[in-house]
Amino acid sequence: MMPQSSYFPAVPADVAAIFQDVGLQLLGVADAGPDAAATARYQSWLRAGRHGDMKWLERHAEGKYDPSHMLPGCRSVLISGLSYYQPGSCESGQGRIARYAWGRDYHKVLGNRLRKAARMLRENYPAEAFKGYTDALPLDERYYACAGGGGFIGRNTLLIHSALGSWFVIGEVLSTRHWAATPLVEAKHGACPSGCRKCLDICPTGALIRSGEIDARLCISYLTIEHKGPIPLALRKPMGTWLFGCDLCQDVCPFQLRKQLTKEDDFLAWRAGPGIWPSKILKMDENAFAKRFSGTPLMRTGLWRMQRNACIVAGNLQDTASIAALEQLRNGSDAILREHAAWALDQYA
Ligand code: B12
Ligand code: SF4
Ligand code: SF4
Repeated sequence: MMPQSSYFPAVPADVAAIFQDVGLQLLGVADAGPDAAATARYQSWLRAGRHGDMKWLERHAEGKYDPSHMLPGCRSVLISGLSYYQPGSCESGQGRIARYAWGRDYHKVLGNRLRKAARMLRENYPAEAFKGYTDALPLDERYYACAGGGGFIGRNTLLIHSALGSWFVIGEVLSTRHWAATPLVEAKHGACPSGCRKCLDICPTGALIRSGEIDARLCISYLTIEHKGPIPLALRKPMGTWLFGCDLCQDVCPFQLRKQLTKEDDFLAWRAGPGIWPSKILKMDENAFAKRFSGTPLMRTGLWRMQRNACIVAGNLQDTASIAALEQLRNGSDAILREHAAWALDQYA
């Protein structure tokens, strides 16, 4: 075992060395499970419909707390995190982009390294199997990160690490070799202060419904990134100026004081950046969009959803530079964009 500071619990030294070699930190090791109680909790969240139109989450129920569905014989989950924190803010009049999306898509940055770590582990343990992923599996990554001593789950539902805050993404290597699980984070470094409700109070749409649970249908991150239809009328004003994702429940969290500045050039070199003019999105065609945002998380959402979001941001800002483009969309061929553009134009005083 490797001696670690109190923020970084002891992890197997040879595995930690491999993670370090590929440019990652090993945050902890979790037992693979399965966990029937967690599966039941997840199923009741799905039954309540809180996943909205993310229907793919229904197909994840089997493997969410049982990685043997993805890697037969899986016994340990090696958890890693990559900080994306950097300071920055958008200009007044721009639509806001969530911090994780300012630079290159983390799926590529972290995913490549985890696959490399899995390859190196296979060389060291040829009789065993290893697979590296980030956000590409049914697995509940925060649950495993928490179970592996990598932090605790806050009332904002995010995994909070004592030294990184929550400004990091999570990835893992599934392993058929068993390592002893890292002890859970001690309460001293791992729990929301009992009186703190900052994240619940700041959430403009009331998406954080109770300790550790979210109604994704109300979350601005879901609405702007995942949701495929029209944005419900009641949520348009509360969406404010968020064009892609939302960071409010992280920004207010006192644990963010311990955030670490990312060292990743891929994140530091802005591709989307903290803000985009809504008028620019409204005027773009598919080619211009792909050229401008290729390699960023915005590609997942695509031009159509970004234009829908930009209508709302432009309306909420009463952005004069967007009026002509909104008028054009209001007379365009797409019914949903027509309605969003009309709503936006109605917001101008
Ligand atoms: C679907 C999804 C979303 C959805 C739903 C969000 C959510 N909170 O679940 C939406 C689109 C809204 C979303 C938004 C964001 N996401 Co997201 N998302 C995911 C994804 C793909 C699956 C998560 C999931 O299954 N949610 C479903 C719910 C039911 O799961 P859950 O919250 O874990 O619920 C369990 C707990 O409540 C638990 N529970 C309840 N009580 C108890 C009690 C005990 C004792 C225990 C142990 C557990 C427990 O049981 C519940 C059911 O299993 C993960 C990647 C992954 N594969 O894990 C990324 C992930 C969670 N997202 C991530 C990020 C960065 C974000 C955003 C910050 C992006 C942004 N800036 O806009 C926001 C944050 C919004 C927020 N406050 O959560 C990161 C989080 C990193 C971190 N440090 O925590 C992840 C892990 C991706 C990654 N690989 O890094 N996301
Ligand atoms: S990301 Fe924004 S909308 Fe979603 S729960 Fe956090 S504060 Fe609420
Ligand atoms: S803001 Fe407060 S309640 Fe919310 S996650 Fe952070 S410490 Fe916990």
